[in-house]
Amino acid sequence: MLAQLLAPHKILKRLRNAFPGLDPCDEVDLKETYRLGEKTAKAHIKDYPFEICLAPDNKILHLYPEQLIEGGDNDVSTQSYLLFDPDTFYSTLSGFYRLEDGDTITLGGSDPGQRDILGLSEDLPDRKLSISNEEGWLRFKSHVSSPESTIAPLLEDKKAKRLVNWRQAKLQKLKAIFGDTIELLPAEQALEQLQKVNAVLEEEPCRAKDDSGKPGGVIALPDNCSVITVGDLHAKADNLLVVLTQNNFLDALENGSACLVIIGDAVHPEGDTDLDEMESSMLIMDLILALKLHFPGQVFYLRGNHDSFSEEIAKHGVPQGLIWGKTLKKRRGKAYLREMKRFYELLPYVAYSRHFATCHAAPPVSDTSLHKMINISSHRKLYTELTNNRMKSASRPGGYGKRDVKRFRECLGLAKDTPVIVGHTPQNADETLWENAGDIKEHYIVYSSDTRWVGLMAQVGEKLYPFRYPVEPIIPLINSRKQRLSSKASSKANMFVRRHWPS
Ligand SMILES: [Mn+2]
Repeated sequence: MLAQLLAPHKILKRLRNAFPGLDPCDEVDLKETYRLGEKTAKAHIKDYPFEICLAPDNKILHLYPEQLIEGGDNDVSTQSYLLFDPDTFYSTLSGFYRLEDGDTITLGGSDPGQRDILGLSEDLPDRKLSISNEEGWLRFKSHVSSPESTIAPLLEDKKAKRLVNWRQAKLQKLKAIFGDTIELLPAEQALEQLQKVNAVLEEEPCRAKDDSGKPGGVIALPDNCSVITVGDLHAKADNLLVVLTQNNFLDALENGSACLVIIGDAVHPEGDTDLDEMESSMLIMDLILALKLHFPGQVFYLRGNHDSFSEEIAKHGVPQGLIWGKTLKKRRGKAYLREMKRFYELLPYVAYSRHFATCHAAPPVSDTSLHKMINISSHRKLYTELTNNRMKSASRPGGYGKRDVKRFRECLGLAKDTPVIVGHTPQNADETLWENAGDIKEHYIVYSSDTRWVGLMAQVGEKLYPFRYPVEPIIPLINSRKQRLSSKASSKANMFVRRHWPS
């Protein structure tokens, strides 16, 4: 079970509120190091982050109030805390545990996720220290209090602002890829970019040719490359940019240690918005294509059902596929439309390494093989299944189930606990990521176009873990920052760091 996805323990909280005093604790005003003894310590820490020093090996962990890149908070990040290992968090592809209001995490050496993500030693007791978030108060309960672990506030300015400063610096890196202003490319430039990407796709690394010598349907990533998979973005350019400003994803793409796989359906708005609005789709494709050109061997885009001009692509009666084609022709010209069709034909459908397997919608239910998936252009049915099918249900008897997930792994020669990741079918409107979806172990659905959270899977160590990040308006931030910088040439790089923690 992963702490960043833990459901709030609301019942427990109500019980505690009903019987105050049952759980004696020291309410501590932490201005210096505090030794965690037998009693529970309770601290209100909205004003600064904390350092935890875990006995006996003095492993240091940090606990920061979750904050947005420009300071402040939104309704999803308020009163959440991020727990991470500062040794790896700022420098490599790493992870964290989010403690939302009502969450508790118990740290111990027997949890493989905590060993990967927090760098805990296997020698640590199974239950060493519990940390709970209760309405902005943190409770620290030491289960093994000899020798004593300690907590200490990070009061120094530099340390207190480290997390937000670190993310601010990533905005600069985005500019190096996408330019000083993030906006639609002029038609001519857009065409040129798309032509270049298509040339890359003709000779893509890690991609076997089909029997006719054309690029095959499968990307086989090297096992030493850590994987990041992002689900359906549905024209949410900010969600893509949020991903690139989080973790060390961008650095890992730059130094070649990671690959980003976007699993299709980046276009066509969804939800409570104008379904026929296509400008946001043009923008997100400009960004994805720029990213592909910047990292041709590290960024991969798989085909989803919306990556098409088909009249069958419709949402609530709005023929998004047709409108998409018409808009591109009108705004970018016939040549661009032609080139985008070619782009769709050149896209792969499946990506895998020893650590994962993914496709847009569904593992095939029909008889398949790696050879067939590579030769997907001559298997129309396979194409429809991979991009369109959903889990088996009463209304979808032809849907996929546990056995098909298992067979998908077998086709690719993968171990039986390898994560299989799909997008396409959100399970409800409140989440962005579903673990063991349909009660199928190591089967994940990732839908990255939520308005509050961006979900993704990222490899930390040898395993992929689900993470989600708050959605933030990165484009306005980058574009307004440019104006502000140019209007005040002498300003310091950190002039936009807000100086307050969420209240
Ligand atoms: Mn889809």
